[in-house]
Amino acid sequence: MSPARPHVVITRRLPAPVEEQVAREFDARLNADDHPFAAAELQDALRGADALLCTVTDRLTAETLAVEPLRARILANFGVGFNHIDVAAAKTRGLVVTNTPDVLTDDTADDAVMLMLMVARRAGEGERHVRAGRWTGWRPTHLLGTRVSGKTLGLIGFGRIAKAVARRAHHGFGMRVMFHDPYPPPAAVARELGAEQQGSVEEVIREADFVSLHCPATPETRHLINAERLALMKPTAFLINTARGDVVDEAALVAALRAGTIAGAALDVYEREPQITPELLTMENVVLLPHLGSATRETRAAMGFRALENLKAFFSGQPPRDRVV
Ligand code: 8YV
Repeated sequence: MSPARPHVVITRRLPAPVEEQVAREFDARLNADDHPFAAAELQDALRGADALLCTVTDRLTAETLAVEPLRARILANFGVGFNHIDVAAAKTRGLVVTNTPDVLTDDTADDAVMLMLMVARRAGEGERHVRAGRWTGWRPTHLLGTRVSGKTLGLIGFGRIAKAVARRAHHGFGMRVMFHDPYPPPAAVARELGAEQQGSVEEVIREADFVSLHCPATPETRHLINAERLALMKPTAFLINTARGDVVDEAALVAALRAGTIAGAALDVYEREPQITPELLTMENVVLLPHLGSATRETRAAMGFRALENLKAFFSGQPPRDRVV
């Protein structure tokens, strides 16, 4: 008799080929109506399943993970960022945690570049203008934006996604690229990407025409971009966030935008997703996207298959490729 297949709860709808594979290989419980799980439903899953295939909308706090009896042994996160999981609590409970790096790097870098172009060239504003029927015709002074090519891009964090942004910006747009990362890469890696290492976040922020955030959300990076650092930015500079909302003090950002301390912001992520600080919704110099960094058919499927690869390795007694805890 073959051993029982591990019971896996998949917390959100996933691309069809991924759901088909997970149903073939595991005793899978899918989320047919795609509702976000509340704490009680997460706890039911932790009590009843061997594994959770979870996402950024699942708040796996220490309190939630304190559930008894705990049956789950692994949290296979669909996504590279895992700040929604209390990893210290997971470790204490003996839970393995995996993520899905690499497969979303290029699409997320594209998203950051798209946001940079949108906010600089006033694309959102232009779209709203046309759709509202307000466009009266071309004129030399209409909706003038800021040139991107040749400007200075400052990257906060220099991991996989930041490097992919640097490559696009330097080799594609001829930008000067600088970065700060507490764990910088070998000099040759930065050189190949045309990126200059700076000794502090402040040095990057002072010089950059575009500041793009690429650090993980940790207790150390919470509100890294606060009122003081926003005040160091050039009044002509733009802030781009495709990392995590927690890295920016959203109230301080609103104040800086209102005061003209910076020229604009382009955001894919927010402090209290899916809530947006209402004032941001009224600002024309702000681009707001609904956490779309990895949102292509290709990447979302690849993320799902990568999470399955981690689950399969774990349940066959191999070390999962993307273990973070
Ligand atoms: C995902 C992301 O859409 O991977 C990440 O960290 O932010 C996005 O790619 C999200 O996390 C899905 O769980």
